[in-house]
Amino acid sequence: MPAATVPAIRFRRLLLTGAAGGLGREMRGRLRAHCETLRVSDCAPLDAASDGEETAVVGLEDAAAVAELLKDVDAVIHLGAVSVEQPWEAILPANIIGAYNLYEAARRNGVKRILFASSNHVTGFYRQDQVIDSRDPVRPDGLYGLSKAFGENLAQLYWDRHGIETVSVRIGSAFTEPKDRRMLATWMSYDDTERLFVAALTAPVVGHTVIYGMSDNATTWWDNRHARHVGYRPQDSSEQFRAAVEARQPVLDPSDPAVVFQGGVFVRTGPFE
Ligand code: 15L
Repeated sequence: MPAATVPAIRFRRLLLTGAAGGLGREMRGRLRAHCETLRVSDCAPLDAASDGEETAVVGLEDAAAVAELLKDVDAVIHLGAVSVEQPWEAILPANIIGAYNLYEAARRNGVKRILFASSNHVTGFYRQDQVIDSRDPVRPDGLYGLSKAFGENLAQLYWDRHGIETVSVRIGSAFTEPKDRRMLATWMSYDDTERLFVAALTAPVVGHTVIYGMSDNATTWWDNRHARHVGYRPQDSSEQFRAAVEARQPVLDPSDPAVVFQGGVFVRTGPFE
């Protein structure tokens, strides 16, 4: 069920990239209520357009196609990317070239607000006994986290130089429920994700703001004090899942880097083997 939050501003046309991915599919249905027309894109096949929707199958590395995609758009929710650790050959076109193409297309088409789906893996090499905020230096836990740090810097450049506003959301774990003990700290419910996305698109002034995307969890490693102006107030908590998660995963190995660091298994997966 979509969250009850109804924004004061209703967009004429919103673009959602990455609409065929896990989070994209979930947000597609919810964002429809916040605009007259929802344009959805992905490089993978998309479900047919329903009323008030437009679909476009576009690879983000195709600059001309991305320029076309951003025509007549008021704001963008940019989820389109490789969303886990992958070889450089996959990260480069989707997350680096694709992000650049998107911001260039936004500049050329006069789009003024973007929600950039960043990731907690931008700071995955902080320890789980540290609480950090958005002004702590980045410590990516892999090529994927590094590509998201690039995207955040790109957003900063396009704000400073071209006045395009972005909220970079360092998404924790946006799933139906937390899958393991780590996600008790990083989980963000779909209702809270919708709340955060709508707040990021409708807050009056954001410049370039970085915010961690999490629910109101009892255990947390992230402090959103520098993003209170976004107006995101999470209403869910992972606590209701704690007993079941801890029963499922009773013992953790404290010497495992996946337990020591915030990025979890991302700190030891990937192309460096
Ligand atoms: C991410 O950035 C991934 O896209 C998602 O699949 C999760 O693994 C999440 O991070 C996480 O850290 O749990």
